[in-house]
Amino acid sequence: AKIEADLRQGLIKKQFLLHYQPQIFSNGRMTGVEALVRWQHPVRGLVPPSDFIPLAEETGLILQLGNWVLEAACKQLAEWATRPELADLTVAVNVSVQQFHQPEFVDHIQEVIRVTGANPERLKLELTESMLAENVQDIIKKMFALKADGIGFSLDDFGTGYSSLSYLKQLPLDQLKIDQSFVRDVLTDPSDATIAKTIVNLAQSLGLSVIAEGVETEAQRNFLETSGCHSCQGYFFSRPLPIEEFEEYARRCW
Ligand code: G
Ligand code: G
Ligand code: MN
Ligand code: NA
Repeated sequence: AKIEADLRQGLIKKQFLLHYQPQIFSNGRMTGVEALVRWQHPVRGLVPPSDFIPLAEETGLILQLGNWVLEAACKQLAEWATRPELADLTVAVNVSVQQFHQPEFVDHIQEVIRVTGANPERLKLELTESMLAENVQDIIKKMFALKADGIGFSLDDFGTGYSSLSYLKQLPLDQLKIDQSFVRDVLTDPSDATIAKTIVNLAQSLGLSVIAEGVETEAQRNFLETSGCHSCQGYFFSRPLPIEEFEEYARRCW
């Protein structure tokens, strides 16, 4: 199809870029960002990931795209390391299950870290629960290898998948990410409030940190804070920003 050919061209012509969404601690400090890919298409303009990630997954192009994203994020980490207002930030990168199951996945990340000079302690990989549907042993093995280098792991969209809770004690995770579907109505839907609180308690019990995504209002932030979730990401703080705007945001935070 046309769009598949376009996607291939886009990779060759380097039409992808990263936006950065701040992650804010309850003391108001920015502690990290999530890197979110966009496609600067010559005709269609700026294309959101929902319009091309599924196709990239179907066609296997996600492997090339994922490599580009990792490399771009690590270059950015290395560049920020010399700038006081940016040096302490972690960068969270979304990885797809296909990337993870590549035999050379661990070697590749280690190579990217080495070549870019990024501090692996500042890199966080976001996994989704749906990744845990098959061949979990392969994922666990690779996570331990990367963990040994200092790389962190966050479980994205937590609570929306079907994974067994028993994985939580097998995976070397650092963080659970409360899915935005639970945050949206957390003030009005008692079930969502209970689920959010339960995820916070689960994270605490397992010695993991927790972050809420999709936080759009101060009232949501306050509820989450009172519930023990001290890290938040969402439009209340900032939408995902292009690099120049993000760096300006960081200067203002500093
Ligand atoms: O940026 P936005 O909020 O539109 O992201 C929509 C979805 O696209 C999110 O679920 C996110 O996980 C996914 N996504 C964004 N960037 C990447 C990426 O670099 N790799 C993968 N695999 N998914 C991404
Ligand atoms: O990786 P993941 O699929 O969870 O990506 C997060 C998605 O949520 C991105 O598409 C991002 O643009 C979006 N997002 C980030 N903050 C908010 C928010 O406050 N509200 C809503 N509705 N979406 C958000
Ligand atoms: Mn994510
Ligand atoms: Na998510």
